[in-house]
Amino acid sequence: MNFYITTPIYYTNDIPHIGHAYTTIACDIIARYNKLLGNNVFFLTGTDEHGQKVEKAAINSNLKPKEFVDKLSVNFINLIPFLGCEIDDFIRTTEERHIKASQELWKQLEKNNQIYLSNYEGWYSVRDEAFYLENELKKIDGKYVTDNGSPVEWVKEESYFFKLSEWQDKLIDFYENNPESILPKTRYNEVLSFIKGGLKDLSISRTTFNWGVPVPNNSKHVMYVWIDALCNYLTAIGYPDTNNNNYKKFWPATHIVGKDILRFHAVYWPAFLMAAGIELPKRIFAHGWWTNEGKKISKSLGNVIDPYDIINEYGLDQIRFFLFREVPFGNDGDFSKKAIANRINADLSNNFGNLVQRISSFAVKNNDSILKPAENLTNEDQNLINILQNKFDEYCKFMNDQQIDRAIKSVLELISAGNVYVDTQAPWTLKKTNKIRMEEVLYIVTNIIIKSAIMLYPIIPTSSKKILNIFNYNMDNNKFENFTKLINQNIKIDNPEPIFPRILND
Ligand code: ME8
Repeated sequence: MNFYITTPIYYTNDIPHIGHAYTTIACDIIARYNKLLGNNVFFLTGTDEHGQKVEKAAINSNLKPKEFVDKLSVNFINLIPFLGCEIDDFIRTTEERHIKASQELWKQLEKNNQIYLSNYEGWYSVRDEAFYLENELKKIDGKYVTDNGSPVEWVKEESYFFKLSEWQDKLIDFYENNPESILPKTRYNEVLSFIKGGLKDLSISRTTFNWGVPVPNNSKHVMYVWIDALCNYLTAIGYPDTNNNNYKKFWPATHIVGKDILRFHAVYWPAFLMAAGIELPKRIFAHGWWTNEGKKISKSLGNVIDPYDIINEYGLDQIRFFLFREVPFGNDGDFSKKAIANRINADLSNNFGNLVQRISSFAVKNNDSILKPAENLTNEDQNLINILQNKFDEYCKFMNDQQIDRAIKSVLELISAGNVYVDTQAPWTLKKTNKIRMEEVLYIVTNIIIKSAIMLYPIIPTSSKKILNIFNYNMDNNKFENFTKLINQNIKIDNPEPIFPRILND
């Protein structure tokens, strides 16, 4: 199967922070999981470089917009390998291929009689790059702001409009027939009731600044940044060349976005696509919002979390694990140093690390480091293998629905069962009474360790590889095929090393 996954493309108005890292890592986890399933994966991320917000940031830095975005996009590009993410393409909306693709999409909409010229008069938030109705705003200190506190300004200009209102019923039909195309369920309900509330035609061009993709045949207008931005998902796989191999293989995509930009992805984007005669996305998953020690993350509060700082302090896999274990994917989460330390210590050091460490060092000390496949399985062995089967099934089910936290929990439950098995089978006692049985126990539990490391590989790839190295296990042999069968070969163990050092709590 082919699988196409995308992050939002991030605005190049500032440097990346932990929120951007979060979405990119989420997509990396889902991409790696799909590769383990044997799927052919295309993972896209990039930067959103046009619009008034970026232009204003460039002016504030005394740089020309293009010079400014060339400089800022590098920060997003460099962050990807630091996050341990393996992408297939990085798109910048100022690239020629993208300008061409978004103009083609525009022309297609025009050809299908979906665009008309009129005048826009209303509220606009540069921070959100969004138009607002007065009833969506509140007044603070006599000034209108959006629900999330963004300032708005009154805009009056000639503008092209997209006939969004024509798509209301078709969108409702589509979502009612495809209830899993927006997840989590609460977000699906929100989108559906927003659409049912009525859709107005959407202003899709601006004339009061010019940092954007020129509207074909009317260079007085630049495209509204969102129509340009959303089109990136098509550009990267070759649009407008719909015979392109990547386009044929990978569209439609699974989009992972923050809840802040769900409306653009789940209302405007599918309407543009339907209007242009293009298939709708396979799924849109909207995740929640991170706060820092209970407070909104914002530059003005001075509490922005730099992904470099936090990863340098705790370790890459530790942070990847924390972000996706701590909070159900889809819910809001709070970043706190105490929570990070507790998670790493409880789940990685005490549960998984402890199992790996005690089994590998015991086997090296007492069994010449080689474990042969067990021949006679006891009820207790079979019971643990059944748990492996159940937990693996759960894990796949959860991963397929992007419930990453629940998938991780299933693996941790398997590891806990492995620890209980070791405690009850007590290989240290068997060493004196029944060496053959001792070896069988070590072999069975080593299987559990290897399988758990593979299941956690999408989340903690470096640590999983280290663990598999201790057991000389080459993951390339295993793409979840026959996953719950015991490994039918000798397992050699060397160089046990602690993988997850405990974090000292202050
Ligand atoms: O919206 N918690 O770009 P953007 C969780 N260019 N996720 C967060 C976060 C937080 N505190 N802060 C940011 C844009 N994010 C547009 C997108 S797509 C065609 C165009 C993540 O730079 C989250 O994924 O404002 C959110 O949706 C995204 O960054 C917004 O990034």
